Amino acid sequence: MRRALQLAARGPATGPNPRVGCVLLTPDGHVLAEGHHRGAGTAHAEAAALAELAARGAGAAGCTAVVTLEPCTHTGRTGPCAQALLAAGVARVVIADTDPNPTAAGGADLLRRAGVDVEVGLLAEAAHALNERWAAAVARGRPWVTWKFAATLDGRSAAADGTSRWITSAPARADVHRLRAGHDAVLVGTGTALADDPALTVRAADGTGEGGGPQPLRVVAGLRELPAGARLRDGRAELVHVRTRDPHAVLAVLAAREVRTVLLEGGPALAAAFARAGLVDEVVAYLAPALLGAGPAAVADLGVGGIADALRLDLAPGPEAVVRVGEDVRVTARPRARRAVERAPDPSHPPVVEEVARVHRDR
Ligand code: AOF
Ligand code: ZN
Repeated sequence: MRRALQLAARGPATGPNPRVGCVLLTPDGHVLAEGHHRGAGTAHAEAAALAELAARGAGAAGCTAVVTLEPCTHTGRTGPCAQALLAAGVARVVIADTDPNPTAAGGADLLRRAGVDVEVGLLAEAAHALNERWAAAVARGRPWVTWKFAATLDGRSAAADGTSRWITSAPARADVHRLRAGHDAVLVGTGTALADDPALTVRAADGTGEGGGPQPLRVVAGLRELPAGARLRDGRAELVHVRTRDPHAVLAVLAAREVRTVLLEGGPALAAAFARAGLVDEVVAYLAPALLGAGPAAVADLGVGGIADALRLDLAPGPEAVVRVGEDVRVTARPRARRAVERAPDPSHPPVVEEVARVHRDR
């Protein structure tokens, strides 16, 4: 299973599908074949391992399959893996984590009922950690939301005159590009889009040129129109304008597009709306050692009347929680408890979606 986890980690960390690895073994434990999933539309890990074996003219009859995620039972972009393992005559299947995707789950039971020796839970925690954001998104039917902001030590994201370029130093801004590259979509409100004219693309570390990898989907939420010359309309990455400020409705649009992870980049009003709705899963704050004393805060009114109602966060486990980035400090934390009950979007008010500057996404 450790080997299968290593293989799984080679898969892409973004995109609609999880990272999955598979090792096929002889009954006495010799490796016959390996496989991992390379992204939506390509072979699942089990199918990749079976194909590797078949390419050598060998079969899997009587062998053991070690898989990091429960084999799927559905025909999605590719065929069902549980059935493929059965058809190949696999005698034993060892699974780390169960599949939270209701359409695909049930593989362990299906295999057991067909007489296969099935074991679930080996290194389950490590397997789950590999796809934590994906699993949360699939189980809840809405993307994982990371809220990123940059502020001074006194929590201000702009000066009194509205100027906000640049609060943090170049290394922190380069770090944000790495953060963007780790998400399927980047989201801002129309207020930020109009005030800052951001590109929201992933660019090279020096701030010039494109990063080379797939660009996250650019998403703007809100009612106001984007000017024709907005950098968001430059065609470097796909742009979706969701004409609502309801965070649930925004996430419903993105979920329908199989977006699993969203980086919310502001502004204060949109961030507050997400936080109040209990729709922030992780906070990444870049804090510059500077003071402004006046000017808008990183987040607008959260409806907190007294200190007892503060939205408390827990620092991320491990040394990644607080990191020096250039002259700034990056803090990563997660809300301690949900403040609002999640609800489904109101179907009587479907958000209007405008898609502009569609470019091919190599994902
Ligand atoms: C993967 N790779 O190795 C395994 C997956 O619709 P599809 O064909 O893209 O299938 C995606 C679902 O299949 C996914 O949500 C998960 O539940 C299941 N297992 N998926 O992409 C794999 N084993
Ligand atoms: Zn599968």
